[in-house]
Amino acid sequence: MSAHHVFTHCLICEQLCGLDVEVENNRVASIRPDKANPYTWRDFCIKGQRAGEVAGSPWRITSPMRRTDSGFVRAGWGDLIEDVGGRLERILDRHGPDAVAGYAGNPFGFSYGSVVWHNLFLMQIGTQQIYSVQSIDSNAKHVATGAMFGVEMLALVPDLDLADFVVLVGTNPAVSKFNWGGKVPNGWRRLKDRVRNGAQLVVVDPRCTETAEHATLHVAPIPDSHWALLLGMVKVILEDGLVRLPAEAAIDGLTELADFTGRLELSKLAGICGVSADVIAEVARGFAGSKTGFVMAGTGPALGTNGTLAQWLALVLNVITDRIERPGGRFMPNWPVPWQNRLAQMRKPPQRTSRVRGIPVVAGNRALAELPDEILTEGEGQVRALIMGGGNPVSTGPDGERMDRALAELDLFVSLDLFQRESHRHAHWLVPAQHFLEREEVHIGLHAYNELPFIQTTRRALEPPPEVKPEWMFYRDLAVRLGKPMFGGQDMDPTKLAAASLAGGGLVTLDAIRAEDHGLVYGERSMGHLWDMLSVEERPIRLWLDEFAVELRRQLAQAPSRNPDEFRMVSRRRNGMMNASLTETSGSAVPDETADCVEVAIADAARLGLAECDRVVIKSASASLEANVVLSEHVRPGTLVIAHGWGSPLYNPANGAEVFRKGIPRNRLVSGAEVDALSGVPALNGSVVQLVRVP
Ligand SMILES: Nc1nc2c(c(=O)[nH]1)N[C@H]1C(S)=C(S)[C@@H](COP(=O)(O)OP(=O)(O)OC[C@H]3O[C@@H](n4cnc5c(=O)[nH]c(N)nc54)[C@H](O)[C@@H]3O)O[C@H]1N2
Ligand SMILES: Nc1nc2c(c(=O)[nH]1)N[C@H]1C(S)=C(S)[C@@H](COP(=O)(O)OP(=O)(O)OC[C@H]3O[C@@H](n4cnc5c(=O)[nH]c(N)nc54)[C@H](O)[C@@H]3O)O[C@H]1N2
Ligand code: SF4
Ligand SMILES: [Mo]
Repeated sequence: MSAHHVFTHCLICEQLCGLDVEVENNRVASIRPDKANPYTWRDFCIKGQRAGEVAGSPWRITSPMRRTDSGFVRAGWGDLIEDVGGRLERILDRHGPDAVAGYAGNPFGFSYGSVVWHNLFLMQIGTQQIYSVQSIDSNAKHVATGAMFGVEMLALVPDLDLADFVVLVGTNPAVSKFNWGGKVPNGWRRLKDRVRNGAQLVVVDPRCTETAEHATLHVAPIPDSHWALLLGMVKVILEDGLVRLPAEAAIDGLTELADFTGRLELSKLAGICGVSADVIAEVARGFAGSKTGFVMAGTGPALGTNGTLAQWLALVLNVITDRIERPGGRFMPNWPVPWQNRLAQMRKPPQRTSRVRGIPVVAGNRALAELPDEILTEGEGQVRALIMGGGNPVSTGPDGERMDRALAELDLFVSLDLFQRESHRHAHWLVPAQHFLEREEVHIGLHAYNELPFIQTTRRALEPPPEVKPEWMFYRDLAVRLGKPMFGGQDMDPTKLAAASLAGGGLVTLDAIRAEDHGLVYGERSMGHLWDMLSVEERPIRLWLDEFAVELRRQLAQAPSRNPDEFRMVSRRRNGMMNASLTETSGSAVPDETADCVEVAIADAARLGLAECDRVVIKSASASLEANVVLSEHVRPGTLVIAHGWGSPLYNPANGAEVFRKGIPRNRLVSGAEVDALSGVPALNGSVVQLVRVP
């Protein structure tokens, strides 16, 4: 068969780059950026380029696999549904719906059918035990926007091309792109262009990142103390009379905020974050005094225990300088489906605190940090069954060893994934996933956060292996087996559901989207949608929240730790990897300084007598790991940088052999017990560790 080309888009990260996939004999011959895509090909990277290696990987799970005493064995779809359905039925009968939990990892969210059917299935059986990766990467943002604007899932996309003064706090778009729940295609290059044309770019990051190298000012705070810097900026802006409020919305809480900051010394805040009062004031005045601009905080803060404070204060800075829904500021993109419907869905239960630790539910999800407790703690509502879709929490969440022990205790554990990773060692069933190159669907959820009304259909470039079905069918069939068919027994599939949702929005139809191979721009970019939403809801923007103030006071009361033997550990991402996955492709084999290494500031190394390549032990309260030292002039003293993601081994499900183990499972050093009180997020960034040289 001769080669043919399929135009689709990548579904590895939210940039959703347009792809030109050359296919020969149902194998990928090449993947290139689809330059006929009007919008989203320019971020194209090695992850998308190597996607064919993942789809064609010899270690892929290509049929349902059942665990037996002698390892995993292939099984049929019918056996899968019968066995899982039977076990679930017994657990539900005996222990009730909360004994069954679901966990959705990041890649699961990139399959519309998978994530929608997973969540609807869990709602259908009535469990409150719904967990997702959001609770380690974006809860801080959801809590802040929920409290301030009444919408947990709000994305405020930056308008890069018109921004004069940009403050990026703990985000590294030069590697990660602008795509954390709100996407700006080609954003990093657009921002660099803007800086070349005179815009100011302030990067607040304990490491001098690839992004910071292009900044007009790099500010390196102590990890997890960014909130003090942002609070200092708020104080300066309020006291210097630089406040400009938006006219379109009522604003609550400015007086309380001014009272609170008025009683604080800037020097105290400077001491907490390790950035001088002069620099804080300079950035605040520059930002407030510029014509346009925005502050944006990323996962640097959001993956730490003060992430909600950072998100809140960053948003406050945008509101009090009138940068929301303004050119050069941040705005809510128009959604292809009516936002009223989406919001109603998002507000559905469960809306209570958790059973064991009393952590609040955020955006409908419980905190991953407490899943082991919910499995291991006996009593009513104890989790006994888990359905995990595209997740690897043993590696990507806190305290993986404890998570692993908890997963081993489950009466039923099903993993839907392309591979068997360490998180799936105790699974009773491995359910094969369809790779995105094998899917045919329109992901209306991911396209809701585009900076421009743009949407594209995912096209099937490869035929999936014969026994691999779309994951949504697993949930559909399981619900039928349990006598609880979804959608009231109607014949429904992701395509029909997407068509119905789009019809409700009236902006674009499914047929129009599918008629366009390279993606469809279906309207002009527009601003002001947030004002519409707030006015319909008759809601002010709340700048001051009592629960946030409690947390702020608690932080202020804690003396900053200055023990020279203590370090704070932060992460970095790799170009060829997506979180803990893609080690299986040659893209991850690109040599770089991050593999097996810990980056140590030169001053710290000198103090401790460490040299390049020395072997060290990194110790936390929960674990210890070994790494090689890389001396770095880019790291703030007192900070250790370890790449996230390397340390997850991959197994060959056919014989149980480990096929890869690279890098450091650094998240084992992170405790699941200590979380952001507001959001339930553990200290994946900012956790305290010690460094000891291996003699
Ligand atoms: N190549 C690649 N791209 C990706 C991903 C990937 O794994 N690989 N992952 C994708 C995903 S899931 C997400 S959510 C996005 C995330 O996108 P970003 O939020 O941009 O994430 P990072 O690139 O990790 O940048 C976080 C930065 O925060 C800094 N930091 C750490 N701790 C602190 C702190 O306490 N204070 C401050 N001020 N800064 C801190 C780190 O040094 C780092 O430079 O990226 C996406 N893009
Ligand atoms: N220290 C530290 N920890 C972090 C981070 C950090 O920067 N530093 N980043 C955090 C962030 S931002 C995130 S989003 C999380 C991510 O955490 P996870 O979602 O757990 O991690 P991933 O490695 O992205 O992928 C999880 C699984 O999805 C599978 N998968 C890939 N594609 C598909 C598919 O199409 N279908 C199915 N069913 N499965 C698929 C992969 O094989 C893998 O086993 O990690 C978080 N953890
Ligand atoms: S992984 Fe790379 S190619 Fe794929 S969407 Fe993200 S930036 Fe684009
Ligand atoms: Mo993420």
